[in-house]
Amino acid sequence: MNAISPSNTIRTGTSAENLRQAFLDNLVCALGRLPNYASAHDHYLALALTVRDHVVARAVQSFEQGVVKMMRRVAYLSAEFLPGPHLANHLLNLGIAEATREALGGIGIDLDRVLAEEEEPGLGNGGLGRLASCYLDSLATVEVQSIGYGIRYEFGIFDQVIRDGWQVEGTDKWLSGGNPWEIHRLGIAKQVKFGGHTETWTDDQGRTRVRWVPSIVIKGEAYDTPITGYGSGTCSLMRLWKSEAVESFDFEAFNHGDYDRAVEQKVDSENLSKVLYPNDELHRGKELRLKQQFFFTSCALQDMLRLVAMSGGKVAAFDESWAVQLNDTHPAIGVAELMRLLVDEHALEWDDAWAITQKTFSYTNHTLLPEALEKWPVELFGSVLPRHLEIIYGINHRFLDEVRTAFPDDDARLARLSLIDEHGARYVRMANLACVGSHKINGVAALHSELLKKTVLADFAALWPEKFDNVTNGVTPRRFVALANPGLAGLLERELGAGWPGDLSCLGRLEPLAADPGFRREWREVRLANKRRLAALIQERTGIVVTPDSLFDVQVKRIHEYKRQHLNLLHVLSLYLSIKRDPDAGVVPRTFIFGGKAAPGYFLAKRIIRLVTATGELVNQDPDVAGRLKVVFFPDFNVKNAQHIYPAADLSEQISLAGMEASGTGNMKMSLNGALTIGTLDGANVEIRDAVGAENFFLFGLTASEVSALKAGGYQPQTYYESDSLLRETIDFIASGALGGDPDLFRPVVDNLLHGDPYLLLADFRAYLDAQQRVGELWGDSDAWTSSSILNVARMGRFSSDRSIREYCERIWNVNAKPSQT
Ligand code: 26W
Repeated sequence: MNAISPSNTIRTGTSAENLRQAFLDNLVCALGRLPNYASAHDHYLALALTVRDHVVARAVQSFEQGVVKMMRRVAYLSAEFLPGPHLANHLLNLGIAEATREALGGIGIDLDRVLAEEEEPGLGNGGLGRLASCYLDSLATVEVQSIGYGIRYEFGIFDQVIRDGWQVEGTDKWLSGGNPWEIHRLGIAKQVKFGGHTETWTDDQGRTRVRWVPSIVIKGEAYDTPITGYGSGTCSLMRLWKSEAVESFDFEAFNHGDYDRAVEQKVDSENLSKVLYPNDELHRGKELRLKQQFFFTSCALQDMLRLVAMSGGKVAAFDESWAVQLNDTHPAIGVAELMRLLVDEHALEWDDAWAITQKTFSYTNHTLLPEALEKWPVELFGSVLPRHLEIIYGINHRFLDEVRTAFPDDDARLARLSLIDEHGARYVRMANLACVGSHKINGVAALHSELLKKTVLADFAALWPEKFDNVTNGVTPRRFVALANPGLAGLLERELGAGWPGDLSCLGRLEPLAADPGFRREWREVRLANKRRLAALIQERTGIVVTPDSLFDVQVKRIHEYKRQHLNLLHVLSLYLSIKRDPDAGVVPRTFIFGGKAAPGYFLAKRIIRLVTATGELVNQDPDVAGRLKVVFFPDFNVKNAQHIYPAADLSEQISLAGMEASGTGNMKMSLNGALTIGTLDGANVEIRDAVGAENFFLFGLTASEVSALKAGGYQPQTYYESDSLLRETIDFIASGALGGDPDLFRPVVDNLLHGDPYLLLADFRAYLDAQQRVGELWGDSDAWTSSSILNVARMGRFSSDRSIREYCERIWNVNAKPSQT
């Protein structure tokens, strides 16, 4: 009998009796707590340790399988991960949720209270990091061996509190309560070099080689967090690197009496993985960020080489062992680093190394915003990574020769494609490096992938059309439906069978039930219960009382001008003004729920948050409004809070300016939970609308090509302001100083709209209001609304991240996924 096979020991037995015994053992023996004195947090830790045994037992078996079978593995390189709380997810995936509830219930402990204790690792900014975590979940579920490599930030994304209506940032201390999910792999440490210079030398075969002599070496230590799959024995691994000082270096300086330098080096080394940069979609050429990127990417590639050796593979066939995905350009330096490792350290010829590199990497782009495209001043780059700059020049030289052959006498094209931007100050362009070093390049929604080929990557698309592909994003239905919405999960299980979270194509079988009055009633009851729970949470967190039977109109995502939270506010204020004009105006009772973090240095985003809270202060108390409108800013939007919010949304606001949102994934999460969407033809909204049917989606606004045309013709926001009296009245109201008690408070917002309006709010205002009018009308017909809600869920199966991952496996990574049932 295998010593680690489940159910033969107390540690991994799955009966309620076994789980209870393991829990009590952990409480006493691992935590040193007598049950009578244990706090809720102790209960959480003891249960986490109990479940961790099951998880780790699976993870080691899964890993062993991978080594034995020598399968091609996937490395998902991402500077960000947002896994959310682990415990409930593991209970679901392992199929022990009910037994655990019973085990704890038997000793008077409520499982839900225990689950609420878990702090989440906020190691990402938003969509990109959450997508990485959905993909690790799906990789495990479809039984593909994978490692997600990243950084173990000590401080993740800041905690947001709202004080006097303003965002105030607090430090995220996710590790302070202990982290039972990670294993510190003391044996797995990598050295990462920085700075210094390069030298040539001659090897024993008479070849000229290059050696990098760094000015500092930093150590990366591996911390592993296993990620279970749903109903599968396979585990993904999230392997995060923490930076540490290399002792020998410290001591050297120390022994020479240079104590200050020794201390400085230690502090610098440890600072590398200290904190996540909180900018979403804004690139600033900060040296520490470049160092972070190189640090985790180098650790990851060295680790992959170690694993190749361990499973008896060959360095010269590296690409047969690994498919490496670049999650945006943040790990794109990996292209030059793999070249350095293969050529300098493993003595491969340049051309062979280059062929391996291109077969290994593929690149996903997540944004078209020019301010998000990463480029590093050549000077800075060369001082941090002198050898990589040489390698990049080497790649560029050969690449531009290839371009010259394909497009003779086209210097402008050459300049655009070059890895080095030479318009004025010189920069290394990371997107160009990622494109050249990859065999596949993909966008994250159909529209985004098309726009990529027409705009930022047009020259690469002309050169290598066959490299370009689209993989529309998806989200894990385990976390975002089964866990977040147990009421809905109950209905789905009854109608579709217990395995539905593993195969969302079965959702289609709900369609006929949209016409069934009994089912519609049950559906409404589930939704109302979700809204009651959210209402209680809103009251607890903000003090605002909201009515669960009002329409919950939800916009939760990072705060950014292009996402247009302020367009939503123009609608709210226009409703308010119409009530003030005529208190009997027929306004559907609505609760507007906003949530999301603003980058700490993003002035306008912070003003927009203040505009939400100021609108709430005005509207929520006004006797004329009589409770028909409520405006809430839900603080600290993160994965855990999102799981409470999505299932309670009636209306999902996806109102970015067309052509700006690469995909969006909150749009999928809300629709999968039964919300109807009001949205523009942007990102994945286009495909969501195609899937659910135009009649079940509130479309408005300019298309991406209309946006380009309008901008090209010289957009004049003033003309809209002058010709639409409701728009004018609403903007004048904001400018009047009636909000927030200071006439200058929102002047920057108003000025921005009237003199420039870069995201065309004024152009889309009227169409948005008309669409909102249609929302109000449908809400009045509760049966019609409910049918639409059911059809949304029934037709959203395609947006499971399992489908996305199968596409990556088939078209990009060339690895075998477990086939889907259909
Ligand atoms: C350099 C600063 C920086 C930081 C983060 C630039 C860009 C980013 C990310 C690429 C921003 C991001 O999260 N993009 C989002 O990715 C999601 C997953 O594909 C998409 O659904 C969102 O539309 C996209 O904004």
